[in-house]
This record gives sequence, structure tokens and C-alpha cells, in this order.
Amino acid sequence: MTKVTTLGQFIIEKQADFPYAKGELSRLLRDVGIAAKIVNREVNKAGLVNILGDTGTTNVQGEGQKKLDVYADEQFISALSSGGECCVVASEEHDECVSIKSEISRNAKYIVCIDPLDGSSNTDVNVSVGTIFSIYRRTAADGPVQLEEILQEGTKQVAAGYVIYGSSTMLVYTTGKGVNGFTLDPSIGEFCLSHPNMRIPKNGTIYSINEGNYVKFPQGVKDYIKYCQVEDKATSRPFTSRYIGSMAADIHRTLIKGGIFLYPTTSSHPDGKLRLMYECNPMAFIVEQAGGKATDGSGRILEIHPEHLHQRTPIFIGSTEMVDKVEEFFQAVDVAVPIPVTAAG
Ligand code: AHM
Ligand code: MG
Repeated sequence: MTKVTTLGQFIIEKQADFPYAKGELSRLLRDVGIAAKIVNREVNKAGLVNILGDTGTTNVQGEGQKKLDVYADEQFISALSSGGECCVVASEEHDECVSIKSEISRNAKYIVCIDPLDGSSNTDVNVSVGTIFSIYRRTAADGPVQLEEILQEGTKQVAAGYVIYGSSTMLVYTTGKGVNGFTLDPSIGEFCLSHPNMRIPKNGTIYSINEGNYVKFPQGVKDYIKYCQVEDKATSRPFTSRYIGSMAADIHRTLIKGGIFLYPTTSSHPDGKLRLMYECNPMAFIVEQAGGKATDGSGRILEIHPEHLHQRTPIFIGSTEMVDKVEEFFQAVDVAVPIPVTAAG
């Protein structure tokens, strides 16, 4: 019989990788897993209960909130509050950070940044949605958590992951020692190790971008898209275009099959659309840990110094060689030397 490793067992086994670990991060990851299962249950029956549709309220970004966004946010915050290892949550759904006040969390050392339900506009049409999270360690020993402790660079993440509520539900995470994926087995209610040591192919043939915004893209991105569409046998072009519109699902495909996901600046979103702290940093950490690359067009996502919680950034993420190519197109625009789109390589 094949040995099944549950998420809980795996987390405990891996604790040995950190000789001074006291089990706090393990417990925190376990809490995230528990909340993911609860959210999964609700997402799965979304069409059956009266939970779909707008709440009529808007979040801090002025976007309409879906009931499931609010539900997921509540579940994650509640699991993190009762787990005792998290002192503050920075969530897409809250303007300010949420301090965890429970007695059990008095000495908690971890900060969690989270997009509780990413791609939520897809819930009404039964398309995959996700949760994206990032974990930092407090920089101060005690006292109330200061904003500067939360605004750490992505390189300081101690763990990051995403859950994808799709044709099956998966939790993928890293603690900086590779990336592992777990699939939820609904019959036993456990996430089971299904994708050990995930590695992203160095190159790929899929590009993923909301091409409807083409006219609003910077010239380097327009040139790269044209490059992807030109026929060239040596580089297997034209590439395939795939865009789900749920970052977790688009990145998951990119991680497994190789490719590139792009959300550039646009004339209507001059800073990009996706959020640094709870969308781009965690995904960049995971993709780098799997052997890929993530940049904002000029530098590493993980080295951006955050100025505020809900900061946005452009992102180009995926197979290293494809991300390098986009950067080449950006540089070519800067020095006004166009790269011929038919060129191999
Ligand atoms: P959300 O967190 O409000 O759901 O927005 C983030 C989502 C990402 O999952 C996805 O990559 C992107 O927004 C899609 O945006 P667009 O509709 O502009 O292509
Ligand atoms: Mg999101």
C-alpha cells in the first residue's frame, strides 16, 4: 500500500529542518490548513446555499465584496486567533491590520498577510478561486506590533503558500526549503502530499495575461506579446495563451507546466493591480523556491521595500527564461532598440 503523508505529519517531520524551531510555525501552518478546509467546504457548496452575490459593501480598495470573501476572511482570522501563534493579520479585506487579542496569542511571534479569497469574481461562475498567504516573524521581542514590523521585504518571509479551490483542492507552501503540494482528500478530510518538491520548468510555452488590456500596456509588454504570437519552430512559438483570472490558479498552472504570468502596469492601474504583501510576495517566494523567477520588470519582487499594506506592483513571474525574455523587451524599449520578434531564443 502506498504511504500517505498528511499535511499535519509532513509539517511535523519538516520541523526537524529548523533545529531551534519550537513548533510555533508548524502550528501556524496547521491553523492555515484547518481554515482552508472550512473555506473549501463553503466554496464547494457555494451554488447550493444563499452565499453568493455581493454583500453590498466595498473593501478598502473600493471593490465590491462577495459574501464568500467575507466568510473566508472571518474563517482565517478566527483560525489564526484560536491557534495562538499569530499576533497580527494583514488582510486584503481590511483597511488596517487586525490585531489578534486572544489571551493565547499574547506572546505570538508571527505576522500573517493574506488574501483570503483571491479571484472571488470567479465564484459565481464556478471557476477556481484561491487563498494566498505570507508569514513573517516579528522583529521586536514584545509590545504592540508596529506597522514597520509588518512592512518587511519579501525576502524576510518565513513561509508562504496558496490554496486553490479548483477541480480538486490543493494547498501548496514553502518554508524556504523547496515547495510541496498537498491535495485534499475529501473522504478523510486531510490534505495529502501529492506534489513533493515541486520544480517549475526553466522554460515554457504558455503566456498568461489579461490581453483585453493590450492598449493600456507599456511598450515592452506589447512587444513581448507580439513575440509570443510569432511563428518560430525553434522556440515552439506561437505560444499558447491561458488566463483564468484567479492568480492562484494561473500561478499553479505556471508552476506545474512552466510558462509566464504577467500583470503589468496599465494606463488605468499605473502601479499594477496585484498587491505586493499578500499576492505577489508569497507567489514570488514559492516560484523562486521552485526554481523560477519573479520581477516587476526591473528588479526582484522579493526585494521591493513595502511602503504600505495594500501596495500594488506590476509582476512578471514564472519560468526563468521567459521572465528573462520579458526583461529584455523592457530594456530594449529603454534604449530604443527593438528586439526582432522573429528572432529565436
Ligand atoms: P482579487 O484579489 O480582488 O480577487 O483580485 C485579484 C485577481 C487575481 O486573482 C487575478 O490575477 C486578477 O485579479 C485578475 O484581474 P483582471 O480581471 O484585471 O484580469
Ligand atoms: Mg486577490
